[in-house]
Amino acid sequence: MAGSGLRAVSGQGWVRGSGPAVLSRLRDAAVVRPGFLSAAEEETLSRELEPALRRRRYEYDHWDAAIHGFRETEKSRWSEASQAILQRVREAAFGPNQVLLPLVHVLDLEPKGYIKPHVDSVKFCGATIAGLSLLSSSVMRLVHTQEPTEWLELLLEPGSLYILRGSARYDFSHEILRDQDSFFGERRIPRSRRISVICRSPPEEQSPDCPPQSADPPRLPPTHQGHCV
Ligand SMILES: O=C(O)CCC(=O)C(=O)O
Repeated sequence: MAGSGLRAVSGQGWVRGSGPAVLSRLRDAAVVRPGFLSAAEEETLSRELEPALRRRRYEYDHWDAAIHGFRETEKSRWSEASQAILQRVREAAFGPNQVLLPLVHVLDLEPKGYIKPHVDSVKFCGATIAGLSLLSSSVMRLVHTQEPTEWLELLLEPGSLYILRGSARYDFSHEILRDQDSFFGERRIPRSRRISVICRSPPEEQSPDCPPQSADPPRLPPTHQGHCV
C-alpha cells in the first residue's frame, strides 16, 4: 500500500505484499498470469462484449454500494473464438472436474469507476474466482479481513488473468483501486475504462434460502451481497 508505512515485499513482478509470509502463503491462492491473452484474443472479447455493454448505462449506486461507475452483464453464449479463450481460463484456474457457474460475469468500469473492498458472498460463489482484464491496467488490493496489516496488491495489465482461490478468496477482501489511488508500490498505474470477464465456481453448498442459480437470474451478480468490508 503506497504511503501506509508498511513494509512491502515484491513477489513476482505482478504481486506485492505486506511481507514474505503472506506472499508465500498465498503464492498459489492469488495468482496473476500477465499476457494470458494475445492482443488478438483481447480484441475478440472486447468486440464481442461491446454491443451488449453499450446498451446499458453506467451506474453509480450499486445496490450494495460495492461498485461505483460500472455497467455489467452476464453471458452464457459465446462465439467459438471466445469459447476457446474461456476454455483456456478453465484449464488454467479450475480443476479438470470443476463445474463452473454457467453465466460469465462481465463488468465494465468507466475511467472513474472502482470497486470497494468486499468478499464475494459464499451464497453465490465458490472457492475460485478467475478474471481476465481488458483495456486498462488496474491494481487489485487484497486485505485480510481480520488482520488488516496483511495485504497483497496485484498488478492487472490488459490481457492478464488473475486467480483468487481458497484463503485469498475467503479471508481477504478484494477491491479495484480508483484512478487517483491506483499505485503499485511507488509506480503509478493510470486507470482508464476497464472490462473484466470473470468465471466463478458455484457455491460449495446450496442451502434452502439459496436456490441454484437459474439460467436467467432476476438480478445481476449478487456476489458482493452481505459481506462488504
Ligand atoms: O473486476 C474484477 O476483476 C473484480 C470484480 C469483483 O470484485 C467482483 O465482481 O466481485
